[in-house]
Amino acid sequence: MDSKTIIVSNRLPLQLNLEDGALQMKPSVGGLATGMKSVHKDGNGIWIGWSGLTEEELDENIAKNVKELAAKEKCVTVSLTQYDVDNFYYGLSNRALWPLFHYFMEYTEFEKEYWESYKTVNQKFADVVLEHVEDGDQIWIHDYQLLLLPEMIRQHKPEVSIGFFLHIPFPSYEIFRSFPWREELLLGILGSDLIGFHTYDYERHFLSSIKRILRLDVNFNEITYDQRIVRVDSFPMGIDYKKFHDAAKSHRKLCSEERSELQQKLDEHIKSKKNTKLILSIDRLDYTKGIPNRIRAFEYFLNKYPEFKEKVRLIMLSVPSRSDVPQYQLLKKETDELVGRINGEFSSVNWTPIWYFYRSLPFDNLVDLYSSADIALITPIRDGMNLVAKEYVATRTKKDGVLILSEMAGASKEMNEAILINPNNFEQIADAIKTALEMPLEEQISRNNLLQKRLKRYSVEKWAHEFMKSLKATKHIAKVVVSEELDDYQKELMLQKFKNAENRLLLLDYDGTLTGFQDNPQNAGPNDELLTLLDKVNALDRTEMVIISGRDRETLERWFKGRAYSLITDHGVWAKEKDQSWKPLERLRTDWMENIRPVLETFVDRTPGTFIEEKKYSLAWHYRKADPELAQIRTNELNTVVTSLISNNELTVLNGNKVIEIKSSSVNKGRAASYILSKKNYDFVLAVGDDWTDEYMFEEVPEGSYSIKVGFQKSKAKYYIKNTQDVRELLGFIAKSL
Ligand code: GDG
Repeated sequence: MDSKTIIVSNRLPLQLNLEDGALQMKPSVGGLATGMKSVHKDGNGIWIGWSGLTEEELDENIAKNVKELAAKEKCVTVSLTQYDVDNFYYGLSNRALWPLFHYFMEYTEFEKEYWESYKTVNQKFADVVLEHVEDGDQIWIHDYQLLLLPEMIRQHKPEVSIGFFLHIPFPSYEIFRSFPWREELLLGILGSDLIGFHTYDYERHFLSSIKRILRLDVNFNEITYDQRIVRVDSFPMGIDYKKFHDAAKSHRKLCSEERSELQQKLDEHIKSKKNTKLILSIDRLDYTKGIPNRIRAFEYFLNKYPEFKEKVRLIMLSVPSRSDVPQYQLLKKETDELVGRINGEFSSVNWTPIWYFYRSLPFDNLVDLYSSADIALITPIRDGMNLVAKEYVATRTKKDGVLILSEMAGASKEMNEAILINPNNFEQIADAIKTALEMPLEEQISRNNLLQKRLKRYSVEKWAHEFMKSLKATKHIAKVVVSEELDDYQKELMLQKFKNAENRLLLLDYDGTLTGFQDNPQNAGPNDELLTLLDKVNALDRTEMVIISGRDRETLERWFKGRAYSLITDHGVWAKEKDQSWKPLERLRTDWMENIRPVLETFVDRTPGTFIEEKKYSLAWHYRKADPELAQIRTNELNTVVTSLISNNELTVLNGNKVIEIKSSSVNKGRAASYILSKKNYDFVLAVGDDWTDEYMFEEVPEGSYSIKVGFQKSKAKYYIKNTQDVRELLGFIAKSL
């Protein structure tokens, strides 16, 4: 069967009504539902989500009925209890994540019970997805209620493509870090192959948290994690431009009796007060939308420019939302009072400055409001995108009208032709209102022209299409950039070749290959388990085991004292072959160190968490514990400074795993490997290493060798293996194979 796309969101795009035990259902017409239509209707795609009715509200018959009606719309329901809704939805989602991600720290409630419920409900969603998903399918998960879902699915279905899109802002690391279960949340999202945000700023904040909290490697917009590449990108969501534009056009053509009651009222108003302009705002009644600020700024405007009294009216549509959460109840009270106070203070016999509606209106009324307003005043304190701003512009069929938009809305990034304001600056908002009221028609038209062009081109359908295209492409990148996995089959083949060979050579890097990384490199010596393993490998017949490391001779000598291992140290300066004494492979000068050391010291001083490791023939600057972004800046700087200081290519700067090492150019593990290889005719060669310095070794080993990179990263090695644990396991097999 063909692969399919599964969309998952908290709510299904269905409106269900249960009246006197009778169930009514109709598809909802929101922006997301429209955008996803092409994705959803294609082939045998399905949409998984909650119906909006709890288990307690549904008896067995109605529940069955809901399932059947949903199935007709290619929807599958996730069943939630009242407890789930109270704790997962009203609790963690709307009292912790929503305020936190919108920078309302003081509104957050980090209750353990909410968090437990969030996990349980995400698992309920995962169970339903797992019932329906097959290998080769794509899954597109939406929004902050389901941050743990990608990983929950990945655990059971590692091969499916998972995309995640966040509709709200991703906050800066300084905010995000305060969430008590921040690691789990990030790891949950990282189950995805593609993570989408509305703007580059949210993307950058997310990557910053990934680097700082999980300490993962990020390469531009790609995260290497769990042997996968996770791509992060921004996809600014658009609207169904045609729907709004065409509706406005057809409304204009209606004769007065055919017009809606609301439109007739608006027409009447416009006719009777020729010089009065209408300012419109529409939003859910949410503290992120800056409603009180907007009212206060309007009051400020009326005081600052009293000549506009009776000449302008603010129409505010506030749609009821989350009224179970106390902050929303308080906001309702505050808004009611502010509107009352200002209307009381400024109204005259002929004029009330604010018309305030607290309700939701049908689509046609929305279009009436949009197309009758001279100005849209959209002032959120924080907003992921804000579609209202885009919808207003789309309805301006004559291209007149002015959009005043908060720079805190994601939409502001693409809507430069709007008048952009800071929602906390009343002075600026008052001036913007004045500018908008007085803006010449030609200027309005030229601004809207550009805005409309963009909205038309990057519609919500295009947005969905771009996301899906990118999701399909991510599967591809994950495969092409890295080596092949040394899986069980390859391992078996390798062991066969090993057994059949006459002369075998094993070149083993030490740090990051035989042992994991330690914060202090001095503590990374071998434990008994590793020594026992190496002893066994070293004792194998016609097998040469060489530990080839960047460490200095003294350290390896101390660690492997009394053991007849072949050792190569300092990246290839010194060699000690089995049962022989040390000899230099390269003659080196070290006088350059005197000049470079003070330079490195200035980097240590300016970069907390870093330190210098002095080796006999090289200097290493370790930055594993430093702030990753600062470290990135400093490594670039250090590369430039050092390269400008050294002459005749005498020194090489090696970018290792969270370390920069400066050493003489004539030494590297590749040359050392060649030296060993030249001594005998080996018919089995295995080279294992984890960082850049090992790449020289991978380059030198002959065709047909087993070169293995530890970790899922770009490499010249033929194979990759997950971690040091797997390296040890592989050596264990080798030790037992003869
Ligand atoms: C979240 C993010 C992001 C409003 N009132 C009525 C009505 N609406 C429709 C509008 C618009 C939608 O609701 C509101 O969308 P927004 O984008 O403005 O805001 P949120 O609801 O907070 O949405 C936001 C969005 O997700 C998408 O990713 O932009 O930042 O917070 O489409 O037209 N529709 C009808 N009657 C109303 O009274 N029919």
